[in-house]
Amino acid sequence: MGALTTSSRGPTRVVRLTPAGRAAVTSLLVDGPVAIELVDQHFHPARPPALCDTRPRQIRYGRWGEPQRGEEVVVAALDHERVEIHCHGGAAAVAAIVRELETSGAEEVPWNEALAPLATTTGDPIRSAAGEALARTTTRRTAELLLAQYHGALRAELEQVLQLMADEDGGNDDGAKDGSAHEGGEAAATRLDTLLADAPLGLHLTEAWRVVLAGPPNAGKSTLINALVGYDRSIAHAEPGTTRDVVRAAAAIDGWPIELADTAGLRTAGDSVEAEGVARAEALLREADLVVVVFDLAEPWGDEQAALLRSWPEAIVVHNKSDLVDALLDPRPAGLRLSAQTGEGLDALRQQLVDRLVPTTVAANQPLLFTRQQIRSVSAARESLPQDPAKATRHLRVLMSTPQSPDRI
Ligand SMILES: Nc1nc2c(ncn2[C@@H]2O[C@H](COP(=O)(O)OP(=O)(O)OP(=O)(O)O)[C@@H](O)[C@H]2O)c(=O)[nH]1
Ligand SMILES: [Mg+2]
Repeated sequence: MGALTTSSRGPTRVVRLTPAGRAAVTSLLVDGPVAIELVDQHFHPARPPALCDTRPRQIRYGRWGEPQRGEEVVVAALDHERVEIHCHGGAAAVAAIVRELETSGAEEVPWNEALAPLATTTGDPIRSAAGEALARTTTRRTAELLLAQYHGALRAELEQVLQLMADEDGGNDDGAKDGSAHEGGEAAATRLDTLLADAPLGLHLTEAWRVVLAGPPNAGKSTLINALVGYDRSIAHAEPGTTRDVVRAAAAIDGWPIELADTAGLRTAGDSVEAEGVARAEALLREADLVVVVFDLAEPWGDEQAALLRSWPEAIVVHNKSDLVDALLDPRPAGLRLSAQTGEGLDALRQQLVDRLVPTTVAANQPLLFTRQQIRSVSAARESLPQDPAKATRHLRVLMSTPQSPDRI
């Protein structure tokens, strides 16, 4: 993460690189003219030599503050002006280290502010946006894909598209559009189309897919969500109408970040609290990336169930409580038979979720657009491409060289 530093040579700054309360380990960066001296004042390596006499990038273990009883930390000096400190992720430990660095003269700077000048200093806004996105991503798989963009996958792809468009433009200048130049334009268009088609996936590298579980009361929605996340997030109970508001739980399925939302059972009868829960459930369902409708195999199929299914024709249909019935007793629509209680059929549901949310195969170093601003620029380039390759080129060059402010991405 050394490249996330800025080269501004003002006061020495301390930046929290990991989001507060999100990680077991927190990484801090001390950046500035006296970075190594500042850290040296507080860091006691377990063995000599002192940090100042350590080779760059060598990882040192030791204690912060007091040689015997201080907080355990791992420190690596990237060079004399940039030192990384990795410590326990608890808020108190981090706050104490930052406070002591401030007492010694460092200035704490929020990470997004620290990263903002990067685009202008490195001239690579895609890299800086990837660094910013990496701080917000939640699974290893999405982090790997963002890291690929950080190391230039998207940039290299856009450079190839620019090259193809330059070939096309050259054909125009000559007055005679030869075949190969024309092919260049078509190939550029195809590559931009592919980037745009994969863009929803790119956005989900930092925003979990939203999957909502809906269905009649008592069908087993809360039990199912708990089974999917692996712990009791939502209260499951034999009484219908147990869940009265939306309960959300974060899960990683096949490495993809998915926010599961449990909703109040959908039915017309019920008290006013339940009615409010149902209204919220319906609002949530409209915004979901995917709906899973859960039915109870032990309950006969009736008009209410059929009506529910008609409301969500795109939904994954689950028939729960397969442990209670040996065969489908009544005619009902096709769906996944499973038991949230025994776990039978859960893997098949996980697979269906992934197949629906990420229908394409994704290579580890695949170029991906991952901000809305990038998508807007590439869409604009694509629209201009057939008539005006020069304009399309400008759109892509802006994307590749203009800093993006974090609130606009
Ligand atoms: N045998 C069996 N019982 C289940 C299964 N899934 C859920 N149950 C039971 O069914 C009852 C209702 O489960 P919940 O998960 O609370 O159902 P819900 O759909 O969330 O219900 P509401 O919140 O009231 O809408 C509980 O007693 C669960 O233990 C299953 O797969 N098999
Ligand atoms: Mg429930």
